[in-house]
Amino acid sequence: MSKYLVTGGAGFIGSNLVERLVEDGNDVVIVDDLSMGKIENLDCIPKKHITFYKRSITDFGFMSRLLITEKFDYIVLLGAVASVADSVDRPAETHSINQEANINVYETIRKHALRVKKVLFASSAAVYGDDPVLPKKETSNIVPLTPYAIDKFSSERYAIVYGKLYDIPTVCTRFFNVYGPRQNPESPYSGVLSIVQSCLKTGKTFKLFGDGEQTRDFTYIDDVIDALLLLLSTPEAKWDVYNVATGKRTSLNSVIDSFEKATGKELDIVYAEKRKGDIKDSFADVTKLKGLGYMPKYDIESGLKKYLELTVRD
Ligand code: UD2
Repeated sequence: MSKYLVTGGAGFIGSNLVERLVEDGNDVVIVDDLSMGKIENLDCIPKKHITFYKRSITDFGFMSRLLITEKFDYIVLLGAVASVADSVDRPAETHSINQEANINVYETIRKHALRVKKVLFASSAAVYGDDPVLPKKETSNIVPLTPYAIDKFSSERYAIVYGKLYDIPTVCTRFFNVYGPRQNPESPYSGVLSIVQSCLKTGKTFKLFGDGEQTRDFTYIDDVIDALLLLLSTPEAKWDVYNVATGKRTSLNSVIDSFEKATGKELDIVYAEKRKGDIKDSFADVTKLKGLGYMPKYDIESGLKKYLELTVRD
């Protein structure tokens, strides 16, 4: 049994991770301000094994005290404003959440010489920007187009540099477009597939930014959780960054098509201007993670099928 801290643990990826960690017999402390996360996401998890703090990770004093007193074995930094578009609208606010709050964690570990088995920082494919070379390898050019991408890249580099300078076992993931149950569709900044799913269900109109020919490497949540557990439990995976994706490229139009076929409903679409800072094409080379034993189990059809099965009751 190990003790974990998961920031953003009531969110989409966070709550799915916490569920698996608790199933595996661990204790988990969650810090989440519920800005996008939901306390209901934790309903199915036995309370005995989780401690929940409704706090912002930008509450630096609180975070430092928590780290010092709890002495975590593993720290997973998922707390963030996950929306690229939101960072374009609120660059200064998102900077403190997406960058400064993470550095506060690394700095507390350094200053107090805390012994941790692994610190995992969740970075993003957004760091690759619009560089035309595809698929994206971890060594591909970094072309951040938004405050979100800059903050993710910066937090990632700080994780690796703090790790090497002060001997902290850090590792970073670059998530591509993750989807699945518990992704909150309620904000215009939500992940696109959660919005499509919700519009199909309620009959609301879906606003499509651009022509729908933008491509993404849509990755089902269970594959992401497998990747996280693998990186946390592999000591050699440190001071390094790994793409986490399916390794397949799908256009937004074609994923909408698959959704319509699977549900037998037609999505009502209104077209709008491409979003500022939006990336045209993104998909991953996952060879590096596969080298550690990762094997994605879902393609877009099987992932959508499971997503729809699990959300039909909501
Ligand atoms: C997603 C993640 C981001 C990052 C990145 C890595 C979310 C919210 N964002 O950014 O955290 O890890 O992937 O690859 O999960 N769109 C519409 N209509 C809508 C919403 C979106 O057309 O109502 C478009 C949007 O303009 C974009 C595409 O769908 O072209 C995907 O948008 P997104 O916000 O789901 O994801 P992305 O790729 O910006």
